[in-house]
Amino acid sequence: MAGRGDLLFAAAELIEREGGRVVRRSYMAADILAGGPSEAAGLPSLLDNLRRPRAPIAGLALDRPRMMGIVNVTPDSFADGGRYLASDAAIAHAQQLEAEGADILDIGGESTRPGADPVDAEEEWRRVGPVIEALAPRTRARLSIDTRKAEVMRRAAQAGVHLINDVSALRHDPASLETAARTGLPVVLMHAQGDPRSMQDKPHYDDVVLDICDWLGARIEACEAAGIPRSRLIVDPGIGFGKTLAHNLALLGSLSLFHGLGCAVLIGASRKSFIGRLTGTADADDRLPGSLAAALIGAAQGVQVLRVHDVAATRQALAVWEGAWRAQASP
Ligand code: 9MG
Repeated sequence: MAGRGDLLFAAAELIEREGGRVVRRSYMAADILAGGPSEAAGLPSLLDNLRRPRAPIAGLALDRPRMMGIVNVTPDSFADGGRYLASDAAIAHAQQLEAEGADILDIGGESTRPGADPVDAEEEWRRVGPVIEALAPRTRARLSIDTRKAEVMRRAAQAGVHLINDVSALRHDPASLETAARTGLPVVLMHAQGDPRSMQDKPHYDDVVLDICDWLGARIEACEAAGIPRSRLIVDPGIGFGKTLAHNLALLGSLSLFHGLGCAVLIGASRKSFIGRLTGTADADDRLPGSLAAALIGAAQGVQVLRVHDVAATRQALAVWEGAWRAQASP
């Protein structure tokens, strides 16, 4: 799958909307490879998307799960509680995450936790600019800018970031599509229903997995039309962004479906409130075990990038999973 010899599938399920119904049909891989069942017209292009090797992102080969470490430069971020507001502390935190094995450092200056108030582009750049400028010349890890604003994307690209992470999938700011295209950088397109202030007010989907897959497909088309090729896009179902506990669990259980979009897949489940709701863990800092479980669920379904707070712990969990996985594949 996605060019990875260690991730194989023996059967595939084709899920289609027919009128108001969702129809699911299962096929054995051998039958598909022998030419495919005649009723499954869309299968060849889906299969091509599933199997095609993913291009490296910002120079990182996607032949194993990559870790994106979270660097919040906000006073109110839900997990860091403002501890890393000062640039020096954020820089030190980023370097610590890099030393622990982060492949990417995701630097954000606007909290997107539920209920958070927006900040303007000037204030956002005041927070993240010094951190990016300090890290760019001395960091091996790739730098990602977590922003919804075209102006911040533009300045971050100039300062040397390698990746744009937009939780609005380039919809929040009308200038984002064109700006992101002009930077030539890879872009994470994350699904969110509503904006951070209102997104947890009764989120609703007909079928959460299919609706989000279709939504991301439409965003990919918008990006391609704006000049951003699919090979530079990473899709993300947006765990916790306008989703109930049931929605989040359904998405985690069906991550492999998103490979059908033909892009690398990213998830961010680390310390999120659905873990708290599921396990009765009120404090985000106590949600490491649930975060590790979510990371391994992603790895087992071929997710290429895991956005995490706890890089060292996730690295250890992935090493055990990967060791056992490879031993089983070639005993
Ligand atoms: C900024 N941010 C917070 N949560 C996130 C998630 O789940 N995915 C991405 N791409 N960004 C996130």
